[in-house]
Order: sequence, then structure tokens, then C-alpha cells
Amino acid sequence: MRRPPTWTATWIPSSVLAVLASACGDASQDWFADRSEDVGAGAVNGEIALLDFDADGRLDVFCTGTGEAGGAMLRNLGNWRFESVANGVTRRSWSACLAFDYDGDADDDLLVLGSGFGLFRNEGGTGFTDATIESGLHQEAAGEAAVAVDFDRDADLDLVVVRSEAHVIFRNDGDGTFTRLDSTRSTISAPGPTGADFDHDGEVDAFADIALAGSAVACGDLDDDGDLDLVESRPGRGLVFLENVAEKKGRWLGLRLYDQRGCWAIGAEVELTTKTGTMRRRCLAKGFSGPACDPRVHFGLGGTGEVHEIRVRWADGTQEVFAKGVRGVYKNLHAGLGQLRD
Ligand SMILES: [Ca+2]
Ligand SMILES: [Ca+2]
Ligand SMILES: [Ca+2]
Ligand SMILES: [Ca+2]
Repeated sequence: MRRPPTWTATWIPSSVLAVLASACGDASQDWFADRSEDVGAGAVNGEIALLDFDADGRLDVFCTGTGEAGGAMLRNLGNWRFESVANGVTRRSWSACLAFDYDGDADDDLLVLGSGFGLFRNEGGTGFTDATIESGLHQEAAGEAAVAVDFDRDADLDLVVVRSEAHVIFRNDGDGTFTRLDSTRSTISAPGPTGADFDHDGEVDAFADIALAGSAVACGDLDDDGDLDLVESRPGRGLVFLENVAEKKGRWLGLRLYDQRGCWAIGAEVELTTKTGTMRRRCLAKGFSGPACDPRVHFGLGGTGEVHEIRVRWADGTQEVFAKGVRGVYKNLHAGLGQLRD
């Protein structure tokens, strides 16, 4: 049986309240509808990664687990239906996860962290293979959080891992292995999430405040209708799926940014200029302390909704200007092509 379209107060996750308190005051109950019973995700509980592991265009959800399963992969079937699929992540207690394409074959692989590292290679959407030993990461001690960033600008994604409040860099050697660099590199600042506009008014709705202690949050368009939904892992409840039903105050534009290999252009930054100003977003899977996010870059366009220019600064530092955006759709931007595509 479906829940009513809006929450009662007892259903509202505390972390989401933190977002909405600054975004819309006491109107928060009208912003999201709880879809958890439709999804039927069960009692999985841990940190969340959003990825399209089977490349069908729908954002899937991975959540770390404890006990029998190393984690749960929920394949998005559309219309708020998800199915649990085998994911190959081995039994262990993992406390953090990151989806990123470490081998540059255009599918998202999984890094899990806990008392050690686990790296699981996506086999073209059919499953994951444990690649921890061949990557050289099996000898690493605990890691608390990670982001993927191409810090040496050689086109592959390196890792910045938080360990005992220090940042440790693992260079991607481009052959499936990683090399830990010495600690003199540990001051790198890894990018964090840059914004979520839940009601499309052109203003960021306190994205950085979403994740609170004891819960993990992910933000992405899970039903592909152009607005950002939420998934929260709540201790004692499991995954809570929240559909964005907020009244929209403007149109939207979604961009899929791809590098020249056809992989997500993680780290690329978009400047979108409208009549009223310029907004910036970054293509990112996750920040250290923020929520996991949709790798598609999403803009609420506010009142005018007119897009004058889209400027992309790719991860290698080059810049490119794309033609005017089309509103209300997802478009693809490929490095070097200079035009938006369907
Ligand atoms: Ca998918
Ligand atoms: Ca891959
Ligand atoms: Ca690199
Ligand atoms: Ca949505």
C-alpha cells in the first residue's frame, strides 16, 4: 500500500529537515513524498553511492551493509521500482563507499572502505569482480571517506582518502593499479558538492547541510523527471526514498558531461549564465562530508529560465563554450564537440 503523497512529521528524516529549514521554513512537508514502501529496499543501512551500474540511463543505488552482505545494489527499474541484484561486494563491514570509473571503460566501479579497502570492477553492468588485490589496495589500512579526482591531469581518476583526519592520495597508474604517494601531498583540497536546487528557483538549497551524524544521504534524480530526489540511510529504519514533489518555481536543465573517452567528466565545472546571473556546478560523485550525488549536473533556472551560455572547464583545465541550452531536458556534453546532444 502506498503512503500518502506527503509526510507526517514523524516520517521526515532529521537531516532532510536540516536542509529544508533553511530552504523553505515550515513548508518542508510539501517538498518530498516518502516512496520507501514502493521501493521495498528492506533494512539495508550504511553509506550510499549513486551510479548507473547497468548503463540503462537510470540511477541505481548502492548501500554498504554489515553482516552477511557487503552491500546492497538496487537496480532502478523506473517509476520508483527497484530490485536487489547480486553485486559481488564481499562480506565485510564497510563504512564508506564511492562509485567511480577507475579503469576508464565508461562504467562505474565501486570502492568500499572500512578497516581496509575493497575495489570492485564493474563488468559491463553484469556484475562486479573483486579487483582489490590486483589494484594493490589490499594492503591498505583503514579509510574513512574518499573522493575521486584527477589531481595529476593524466585523464584517469585518482583517489583522495581520508585517514585519521589526513588526506592520502592514491595515484591511478592507468593499468588497474594505484600507488600511494608520500604524505607531502596530503594537503590537496578535494572538491565537494556544489549545489542542489530542489524547487528550481535558481537558489541552492543548503546542500552542504544534508548529511548529519548517524545517517547518510544521496541526492539525485531517481525518477528522471528533472528534479532532485533524496535517499537517506537511517539507523534503525534502513533506506528512505524521498520523491521531490516540491512546487517548482522555474524550469530546469540537466547536463551529462563526458570526457573524450566517453567517461563521466568527474571534476569538470559548469558555468551556466542566464539573464539573472551565473551559476556554477561540478560533475562529482561524492564529496568527503557531503552526500553522494547524481553525476548529472542539474540546474534550476528560476524565473526567467533563459540560458545564454554554458561554459565548461574540463578536468584537464581546458575550457569550452557550448551553445544555448534547451530547458526541461537532459542533454549530453562531450569534451571537444562544442554542442549539446540528446
Ligand atoms: Ca541503471
Ligand atoms: Ca569501469
Ligand atoms: Ca590521474
Ligand atoms: Ca526526480
